[in-house]
Amino acid sequence: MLSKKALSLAMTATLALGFMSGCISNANSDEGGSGDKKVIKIVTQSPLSGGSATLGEAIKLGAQLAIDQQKDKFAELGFEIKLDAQDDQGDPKKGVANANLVVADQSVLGVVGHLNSGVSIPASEVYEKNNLVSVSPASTATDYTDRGLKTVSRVVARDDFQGPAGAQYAVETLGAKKIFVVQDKTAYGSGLADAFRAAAEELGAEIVGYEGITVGEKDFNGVLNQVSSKKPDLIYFGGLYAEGGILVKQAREKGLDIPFMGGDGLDSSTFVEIAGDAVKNTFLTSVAGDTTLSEEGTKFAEDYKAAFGKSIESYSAYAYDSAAVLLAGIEKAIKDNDNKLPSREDVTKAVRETQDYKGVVTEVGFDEKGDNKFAKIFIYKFDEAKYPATLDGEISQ
Ligand code: ABU
Repeated sequence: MLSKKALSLAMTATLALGFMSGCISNANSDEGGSGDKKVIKIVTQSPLSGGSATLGEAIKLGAQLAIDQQKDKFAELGFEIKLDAQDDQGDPKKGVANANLVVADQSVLGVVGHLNSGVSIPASEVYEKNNLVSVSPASTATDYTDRGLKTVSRVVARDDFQGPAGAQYAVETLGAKKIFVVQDKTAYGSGLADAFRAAAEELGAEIVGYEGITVGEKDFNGVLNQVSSKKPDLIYFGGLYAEGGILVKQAREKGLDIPFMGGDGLDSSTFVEIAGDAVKNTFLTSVAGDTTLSEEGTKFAEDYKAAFGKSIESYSAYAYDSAAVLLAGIEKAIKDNDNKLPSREDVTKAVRETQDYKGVVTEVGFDEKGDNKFAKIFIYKFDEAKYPATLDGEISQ
């Protein structure tokens, strides 16, 4: 027979165990009071602060719209889908620190992100170790998928497609013969600039200068003096809109009225805001299509405006499609698991098996590396200080 003291200890232990098991079984149940639905979180990782925040916020909002539109369907299956929007600040260290917190939350079954290839690449190592699938709506560096990670995919084109497409347009359409290349020394900026340079040389252009700048820099007079001295007929920039907008503005102030060209990192309304009239005679390749050209794209832009009071940016619809691909994978994994919560491994497998998903701006079908077989490159030109620019061509793989 138990003594009074032993009985009281046993009861305390039983209560504690009961409380703990309650905590464990509730760790993935709804905190919002909508019954006993299991919570599934989709994380967005993108810069919500700093120089790339316009595009980072577009990634968050695009994913949010997809989740909001599909939450009722998941509720019927017994799950509450939630968005967990993380700010990676466009910084690899912050992105990896966030990734470590994200993987520890077992209710997270997918990540939309990141924006910057220099953040996507190290953060995806963390996701891979924890079987957490991620789909990027923006990262274009070749290394992102070339490492062959099973959890890594993207819906947009690669820079070894984008760079040569830009070179072909610069040399064959704009007639550039002497090109000065500037790049921001990031995984994206330098990779794109290198791919552009190699293809432009192959097409017969001379690269008269190749210089690096630093992200966050605001005075480009030094590099622009070098550009002036080489008398190029085109400036190519590998980098993002924050630096690109200032660079083209300061180039025009120096009398460099030659064509200025860059990649999808310039495809933002903030590029135009920063550059103002200097944006005229600017060209860019982008991984993002023109949403106004299809009914689905037009409706998406209207829904986005109605939901958030903002116009879309280049990656908004690609984040929407990335989230939708993740949600389709999660739905399939739930159904294949007798309508029970699937494992991250099951979701990873279902997402990578995506072959013909019809999104609002792109079809999605992943190859063995996680690249999208349907990704395209679009050429835009700015004739006036207005965003978006005018579509001037589209290239398929
Ligand atoms: N693709 C342009 C911006 C994001 C990145 O790849 O770094």
